[in-house]
Amino acid sequence: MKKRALITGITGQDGSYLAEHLLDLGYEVHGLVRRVALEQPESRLSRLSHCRDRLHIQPANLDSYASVFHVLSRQEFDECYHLAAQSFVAESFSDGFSTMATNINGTHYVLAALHELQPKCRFYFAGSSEMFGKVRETPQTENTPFHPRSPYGVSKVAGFHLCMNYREAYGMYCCNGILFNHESPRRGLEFVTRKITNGAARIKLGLSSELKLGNLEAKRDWGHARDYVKAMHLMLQQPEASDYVVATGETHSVREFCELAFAEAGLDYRDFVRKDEAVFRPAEVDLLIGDASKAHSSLPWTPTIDFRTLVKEMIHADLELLSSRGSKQAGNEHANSANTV
Ligand code: NDP
Ligand code: GDR
Repeated sequence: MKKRALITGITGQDGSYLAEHLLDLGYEVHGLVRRVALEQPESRLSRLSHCRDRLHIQPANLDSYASVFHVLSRQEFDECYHLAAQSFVAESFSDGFSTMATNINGTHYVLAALHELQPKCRFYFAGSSEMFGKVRETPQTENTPFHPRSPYGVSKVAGFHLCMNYREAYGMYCCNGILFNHESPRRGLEFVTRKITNGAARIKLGLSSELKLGNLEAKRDWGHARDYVKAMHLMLQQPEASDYVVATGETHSVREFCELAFAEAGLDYRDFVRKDEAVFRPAEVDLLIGDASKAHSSLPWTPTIDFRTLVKEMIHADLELLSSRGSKQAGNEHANSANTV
């Protein structure tokens, strides 16, 4: 029998890679998609365009318990990957209320509806290294205390505890993935890695003359999304539900990312990168580096794509994308339309 999976957030970076991975494994894949995205398929479903006809799209919005309940009342699922969220940390400072509503209530709605209708369905929650925030120890493990530094981080800590509570209170199979930053050519343009590779490619092609960035000294443990979605799937195949850190164990600064990306395009970042005070955050997470020993030994999972390869793939994808468009206008198009790679 084919396994059936539901992915919330299927239109995002991770959702698209996870959908591909599950299809390759022979799953029947369903994706929960907001109505607004269905009304603009060319841009909002662009990351899925190559596999759209193999997916089952279910319209629903995390803001509405009724819509989530409706989807879960019509079909049984073996696994539910809850990836949908307001995922941009900077935006959570601008509008903490909607971030909290989507990320906390949305998670609660999915868990409550599963508990009511399908308590045997295995559940994955997209937790984040942002929960560690002002880190209490380095590297961070499953036992490192949380100290979130943004409304986004706070919302993910709440989601983490909701997930654990449904596991403990009702015996549901609920796993928290504590994933460190993972990137790809499908990353949204608002995140720093893609902003850098897109910016460097635009400069190389004469479409821009500078790139404005915030804190260049922040350090992150950056992996590749294609690797990380495999860990999500493995978490739901274990005999017992548990929580896992997923990380590369290496950390690099935003400055190092710039240096490599620009160099790969034949440029020196120091000639083009300018400081933009507006992009600095009210509270910053300075350093993240994960210890994924538990995932290595238990799942077992290890990353296959290293930092340099990730940066190269991203900059070359952006160079190719912008060159193929061949015009300034194309370079200015909305972020999502650049996410079909
Ligand atoms: P994206 O921002 O690329 O995708 C977010 C997804 O959530 C989109 O599909 C979006 O749909 C959907 N969504 C947002 N709000 C709603 C809503 N109200 N109702 C229904 N769907 C909604 O995120 P990523 O793919 O990068 O990340 C996936 C998850 O993993 C997120 O929860 C994120 O917080 C978490 N995470 C990500 C990490 C990373 O480095 N990428 C690291 C750790 C955790 P739409 O297309 O309609 O906007
Ligand atoms: P992050 O990712 O906040 O770690 O959250 P982001 O790429 O936005 O920021 C990483 C670091 O870069 C610094 N920075 C800038 N960031 C952005 N976006 N734009 C800039 O111009 C800029 N200049 C410097 C930031 O200050 C920060 O220190 C991501 C998201 O995917 C979350 O959903 C996820 O949970 C975490 O990763 C793990």
